[in-house]
Amino acid sequence: MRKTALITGATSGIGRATAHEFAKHDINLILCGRRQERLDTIKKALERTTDVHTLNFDVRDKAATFEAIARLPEDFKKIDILINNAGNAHGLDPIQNGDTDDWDAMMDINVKGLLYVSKAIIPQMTERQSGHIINIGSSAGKEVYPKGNVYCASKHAVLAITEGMRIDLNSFGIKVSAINPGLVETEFSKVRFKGDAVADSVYKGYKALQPEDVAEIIYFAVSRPAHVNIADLLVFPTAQASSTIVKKSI
Ligand code: NDP
Ligand code: 8X3
Repeated sequence: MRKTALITGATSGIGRATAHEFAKHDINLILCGRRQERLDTIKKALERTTDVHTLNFDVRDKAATFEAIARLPEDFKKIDILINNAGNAHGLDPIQNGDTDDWDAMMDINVKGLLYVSKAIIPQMTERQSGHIINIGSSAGKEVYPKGNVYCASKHAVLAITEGMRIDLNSFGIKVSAINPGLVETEFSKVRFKGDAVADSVYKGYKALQPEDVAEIIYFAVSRPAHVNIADLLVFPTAQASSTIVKKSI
């Protein structure tokens, strides 16, 4: 019997690549995001291979999040795999210049949104005593870099929540994993720099991770035997040694 995965942030980058990777492996998909046109396009491309349902909600909106998940059609109600991926950095400023709207966005989306989606799905997993939750953290959850302050805090929180989930859900046989990438070439920097041209330079002069690289790792994690849980995985592009050390050719 096919498994069903719910992926947040499936309209772009790592989430979209994970949807494609899972479809290749016969996993049914619930794809979430705010951009309906993109959800429709991805659904159209993948429904030749697997069953796809889309959900349009903002993870910051607690009521909309719970309602969307509660209203899933019968065939998609049983969720075996949750990929908590929706998130972004907003701004890159020293703390004294930080924009409080950016801080709200990062804490509300990356931390509270992840909690709301998890809260909407965990009860069915505890009831069935099975399931796998993968939280997309970041190398920024393991080290803090200059001007990264609140984004790094949000990703440190994702790691703490992941550990807390793993402890609390251990007795239910639920796997909980954190996958923590370094630099991945997605729309992440366009969002962080709000369309500023500086975003174009972030992935220049070296080969950054591609979203498909991370998607393959996520599939590796979900496809381990029942007794194996990838608890916490850090992946960098080869050119990257830490958040601040990247070997660039230009
Ligand atoms: P993208 O900007 O390409 O994708 C972000 C996704 O999150 C989009 O699908 C977007 O969908 C969704 N999203 C953003 N805000 C909301 C919201 N309020 N409600 C619902 N969905 C939302 O970035 P990435 O693929 O790079 O990012 C995915 C995850 O990976 C994030 O958690 C990020 O922190 C993490 N990460 C990224 C790295 C990188 O270098 N790129 C490295 C390490 C971790 P929509 O706009 O349609 O709602
Ligand atoms: C994304 C990677 O280094 O831009 O989490 O914070 S970084």
